[in-house]
Amino acid sequence: MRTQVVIVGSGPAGLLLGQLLGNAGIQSIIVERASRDYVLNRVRAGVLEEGTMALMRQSGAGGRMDAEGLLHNGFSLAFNGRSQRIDLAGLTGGKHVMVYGQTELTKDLMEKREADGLQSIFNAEAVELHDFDSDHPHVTYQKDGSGHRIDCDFIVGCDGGHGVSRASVPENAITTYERIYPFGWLGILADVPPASDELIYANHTRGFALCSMRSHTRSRYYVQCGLDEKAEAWTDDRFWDELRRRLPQEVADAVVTGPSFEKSIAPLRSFVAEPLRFGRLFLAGDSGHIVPPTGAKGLNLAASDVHYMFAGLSEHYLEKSSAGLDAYSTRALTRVWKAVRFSWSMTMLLHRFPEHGDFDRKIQEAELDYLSDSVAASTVMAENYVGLPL
Ligand code: RFL
Ligand code: PHB
Repeated sequence: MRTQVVIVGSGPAGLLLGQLLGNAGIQSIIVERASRDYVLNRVRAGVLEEGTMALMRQSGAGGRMDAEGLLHNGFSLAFNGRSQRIDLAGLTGGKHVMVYGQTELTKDLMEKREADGLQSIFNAEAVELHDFDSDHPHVTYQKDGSGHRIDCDFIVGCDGGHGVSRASVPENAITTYERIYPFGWLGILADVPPASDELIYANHTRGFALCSMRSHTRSRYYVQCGLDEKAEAWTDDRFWDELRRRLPQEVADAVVTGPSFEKSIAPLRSFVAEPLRFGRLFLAGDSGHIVPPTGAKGLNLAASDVHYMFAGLSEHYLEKSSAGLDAYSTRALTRVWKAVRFSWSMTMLLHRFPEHGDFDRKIQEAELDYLSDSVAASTVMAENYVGLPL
């Protein structure tokens, strides 16, 4: 087989890139290790920046997002029993974010891809990337007991934090930067109305908690937990009790409980690989960088990489210029590092660290107080949360 661009991975980065390319008449094949159902059922992020919404619309798959997504003009930080609202719209000249689950976004992109007759290969085993340092890269994989090969012009690795693309790059060609946080987030989904119209991020002496949602009838809640904990050890009752203990009284009273239908633990990590280009192989999304979910940036960074990657590939094919591809790694990483910084600072501000003493707690309180008192400080937070310009 031959195509112009092989995209490894059918997560949001791969699907969005494939759709933009398809709309521009550039051929691509997505090679995905997991099954279609597995990809469709993964529960992850929930907050879209304006740039991500714009890319969804540009892809032609934004219709349901615009109809069903919830626009949010603010969120709250809760600490010491009180809440401080961050007025996103007021502080950023009218910008907002949208609550729309990654699961829904993936479904919309997958259905659009199928409707447009664009090719995806699911259940591809032993995916390998070859000769991307030459002019003739190709990708091989096994499926249904036989070997397959796709020749292409470029490979874009959209295969997440544990994919094959970054792992195929020789170690001496890549520099990595990492911070592992000594805790995780235990998250649940339940078909109960959210405790509040907006998201609430809570700093509590027992640990962080987050009240989020997917719709007016579906809530997403998280509590900070130890890395050695098991989701199965958390009954629903234990989860609801712990969540309510970490929230201001009036919010705790507004939490509607019910049976959860998803419960999982995600470890928190910051990670960046540099550069994001190796000859004819490019990395986009989680394959190149991971952020802790505290800033709601992971999915949005995948989308901003795709924006730069699509610009580079369309310039290459439609304008015969390599400028955009040459600039890709630097353009993407410049934005990535700012989101890495923001996600790290939100994580430091809101969590309990095992090594923290009274001094560190006082510093967190002082920063949260400063955010309440200072328009300048809350503007910095709002500007980062809604997403820095592309
Ligand atoms: P994805 O979504 O991980 O998709 C990668 C795809 O590549 C496939 N793959 C392979 N395919 C072929 N060959 C291989 N060898 C392959 N190895 C892997 C995978 O099956 C998958 O389909 O990456 P992408 O597209 O870059 O999108 C990034 C976002 O998914 C990610 O940044 C966010 O979901 C991060 N994230 C969260 N972000 C938030 O903003 N808020 C959250 O609440 C939030 N929760 C999460 C998360 C990420 C998690 N991970 C990575 C485990 C919770 C979890 C559990
Ligand atoms: C979510 O709804 O899953 C969510 C929202 C905001 C975050 C992280 C996760 O910062």
